[in-house]
Parts: sequence; C-alpha cells; structure tokens
Amino acid sequence: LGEITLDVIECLKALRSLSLLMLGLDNAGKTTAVKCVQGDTLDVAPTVGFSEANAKFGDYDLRIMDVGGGRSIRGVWKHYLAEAHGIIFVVDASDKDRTEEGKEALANVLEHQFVAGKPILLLANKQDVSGAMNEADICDALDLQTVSKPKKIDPSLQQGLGWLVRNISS
Ligand SMILES: Nc1nc2c(ncn2[C@@H]2O[C@H](COP(=O)(O)OP(=O)(O)OP(=O)(O)O)[C@@H](O)[C@H]2O)c(=O)[nH]1
Ligand SMILES: [Mg+2]
Repeated sequence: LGEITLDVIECLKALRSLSLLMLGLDNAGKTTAVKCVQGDTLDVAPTVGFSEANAKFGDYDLRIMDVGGGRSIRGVWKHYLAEAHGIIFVVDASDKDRTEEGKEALANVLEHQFVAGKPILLLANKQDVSGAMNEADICDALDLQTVSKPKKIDPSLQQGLGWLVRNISS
C-alpha cells in the first residue's frame, strides 16, 4: 500500500508539472513576460537559441521554454512543440508593420501536428504603448478566423492561463 500511495503521489505531481512554450517574433516580449511570471523585472537581451525558466503557479510547477523569435532561429521552434502542454504566442501589439510576418509565423505553428488539440494563449503585448492594437485589431491582423482550427481546450489549464494572462497584463 505504501508503494501504491507513493506512485499516486508521483502521478499527481506529474499532472501538476506543466511545460509551456513561449513563441512569437523577435522583440515581441517573450523573455520579458517570462521574467514577469518569475517576479523579476531585469532588462532582457534578445534570446539566442533557447532558455528555460521554472516558476510556481498556484499548485502547478511550470517549466517555461523560451526560444528566440528571430527569423533565422524560428526553424528550431518545431523541436519544442512536442513537449509543450500549452503555447503562449506573444505579439508586439504596438508593431503594426510586422503583423504579416507574425501571421505567417503563427500559421506555421498552428498547422504543426504536435500543436493539434493543445491550448494556445495569444498574448497581445506592449499594451502600454499608445496606439497599440487591441484584441479585435490583433485578431483581424492575424486573420485568426481563417487560420485557427477548433481546438479542444483543457478547462483547468484554460482557467489557469486566464489567471496568468490577467496578472501579466496588469
Ligand atoms: N513598452 C513595452 N516594452 C516591452 C514590453 N515587453 C517587452 N518590452 C520590450 O521589448 C523588447 C524585447 O523584449 P524581449 O522580451 O527581449 O523580446 P523577445 O520576444 O524575448 O525577443 P527575442 O528573444 O529576440 O525573440 C525589450 O526592449 C523589452 O524591454 C511591454 O509590455 N511594453
Ligand atoms: Mg527572448
């Protein structure tokens, strides 16, 4: 019985360990958002390759994978899709000149087989910049009606990410 109890505890722990993947163009604010989740506000430099951060979020242990968004690095994104339970796609809402590039990058992510059925949180970042696009503008700019396919979203992760995004944006 002791062993079974330990197995159950290990299983519960595994269920509470989530891997999240930050994606989005360079300069979108992915690394800054990760630092915010960690309660850190240090200046950040462009991510070259990959970095990983751990954060406690309620009962959850989050492993946040942060990859560079530069055009030459975007090819590596696909290598992290399989192990991600959820994706946070960060958009620089103040940069209207790069919406086409962002739309292409997001469409490439959405059509990948390892993304099917996983929740994707779209973070419309840099809302503090005057003239930044709001949710509706971003949906239009990224053509979300046509690129997104219906996805089954785990309700508890959705609820958790709701909390996360509300706190990041405040
Ligand atoms: N005004 C404003 N600036 C932000 C915000 N978030 C990030 N930035 C700035 O945007 C720049 C890029 O931020 P990063 O977090 O390095 O962006 P990234 O998406 O990680 O970029 P790569 O690692 O190159 O892919 C930095 O100068 C940040 O200080 C925000 O909410 N508002
Ligand atoms: Mg970065």
